[in-house]
Amino acid sequence: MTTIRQIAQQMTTFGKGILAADESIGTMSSRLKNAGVEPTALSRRDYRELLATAPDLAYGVSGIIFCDETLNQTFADGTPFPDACRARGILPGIKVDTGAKPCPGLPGETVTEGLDGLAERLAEYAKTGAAFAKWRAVFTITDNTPSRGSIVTNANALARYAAACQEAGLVPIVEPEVLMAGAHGIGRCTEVTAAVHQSVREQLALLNVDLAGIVLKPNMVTEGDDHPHPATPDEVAAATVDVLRSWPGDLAGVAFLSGGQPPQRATANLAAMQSYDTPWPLTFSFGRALVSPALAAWRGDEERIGDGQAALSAHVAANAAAVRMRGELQSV
Ligand code: 5MM
Repeated sequence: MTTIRQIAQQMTTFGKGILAADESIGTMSSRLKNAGVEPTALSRRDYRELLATAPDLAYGVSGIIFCDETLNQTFADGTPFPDACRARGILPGIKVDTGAKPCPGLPGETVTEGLDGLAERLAEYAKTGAAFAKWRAVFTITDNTPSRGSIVTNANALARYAAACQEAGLVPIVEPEVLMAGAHGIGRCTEVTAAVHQSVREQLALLNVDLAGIVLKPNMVTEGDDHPHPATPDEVAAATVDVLRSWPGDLAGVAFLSGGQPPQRATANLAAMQSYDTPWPLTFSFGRALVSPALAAWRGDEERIGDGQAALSAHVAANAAAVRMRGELQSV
């Protein structure tokens, strides 16, 4: 039997990353609308099928994260998404949180929900063919936030989710995202990301989560969107790896979110991290930095499916090349 540790290793295997295609129905629909595509269950299916069938996707992608709607859909030929992905050498995953909702007691802050009935849903997803799951906690930087209450509440929910996944035989992707919104400098992002990670580690330990059976999906440590001076890839890499050093060596791997960075910047930052000798692989689990160019190229036109797939493949190849630099940089 394949253990969760083995699955976690497959997910972070050398040279590959994870494709985040788990936009909820609302988010996906507005992105389709902006691209001139009528948002329907069918158009959302067609778009995800375009992504999953991009030629040679498995060269640079170990898994794809879907939302509930997609995991239960079939390709146009009737093959269920999980089966079609596995047949292509790609592990199917499922986003199981139900979104960041206003947190009672903490005005302006959110807590990610979805714990009610989670064990039953995980059992169903495992039967449907999912190999791993994902839960995203969101933290906003202002002068007063994130509060200690928001950090601990979200970290506890992440840990409860992670423990439930491991009991159900699914690898949890643990995603604490410190948003880029704001005018803060990279130093403030370092401080907040470190505090969030410390709390997540503490909560995971309290619930006996096996770190060798999780994939951490953090933000890269950067300046805020409205800060006047963008940090260089070397500065981002140094700050990010510095924060990550507090994670023990048995963590299966780290797969970054892109957080709204332009695709080329996310790739350059990922490449810069590869020169650091870390006990865990540093790879990608990008959403927008991989799929935005594909959606823009496709625009819902059957005749441009190839263009959409070529755009996805180009960005997957660039990020796979970035993480493959690790082998070269560290063998010198
Ligand atoms: C794909 O977007 C995911 C969430 O979508 P909803 O907000 O609609 O639920 C999101 O969790 C995503 O997987 C991660 O944030 C990574 O995406 P980016 O675009 O930041 O790499």
